Amino acid sequence: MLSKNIEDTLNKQIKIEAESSQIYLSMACWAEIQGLEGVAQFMYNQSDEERSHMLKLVKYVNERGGHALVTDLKAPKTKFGTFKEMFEELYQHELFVSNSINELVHTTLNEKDYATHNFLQWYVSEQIEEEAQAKTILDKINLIGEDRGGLYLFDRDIQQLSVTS
Ligand code: OFO
Repeated sequence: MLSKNIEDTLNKQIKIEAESSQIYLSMACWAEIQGLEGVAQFMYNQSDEERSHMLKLVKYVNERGGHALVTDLKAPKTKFGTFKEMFEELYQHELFVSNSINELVHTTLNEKDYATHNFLQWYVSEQIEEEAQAKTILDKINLIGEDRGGLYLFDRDIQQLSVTS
């Protein structure tokens, strides 16, 4: 059985994952209308992943005697400047999510809720991967700079990343 505090905090995380999914969906749309097919596909996949992170939390809360809440969400931006700025935003957003997961883990330890603590370890590992991936992409973008040919190749490359991840 979840304590009220843990239930509330997990519900906050559910909202964060749902908003992440919306942010990446909006990024996918923006990339798609710029003709960046690979980047768009990558973002659509990210959006789906965030939805699955949300669902995993929803099921956990309901199974443990809580009530997962489906609430209204903050609308994401619809334009993202340059694609470099967009990936910087993605990276910053993942750092924000990691921080939120860490806070959550901390709360479970304070409350001696070892079941939830154990459940959250999956998210801790997932965030390590997501941060690393976002960082690798940003490094590549910095190498490309303003080069159009480089951007074309990058768009093709990132498509491969979507297929294999
Ligand atoms: Fe990428 O954030 Fe979910 O966990």
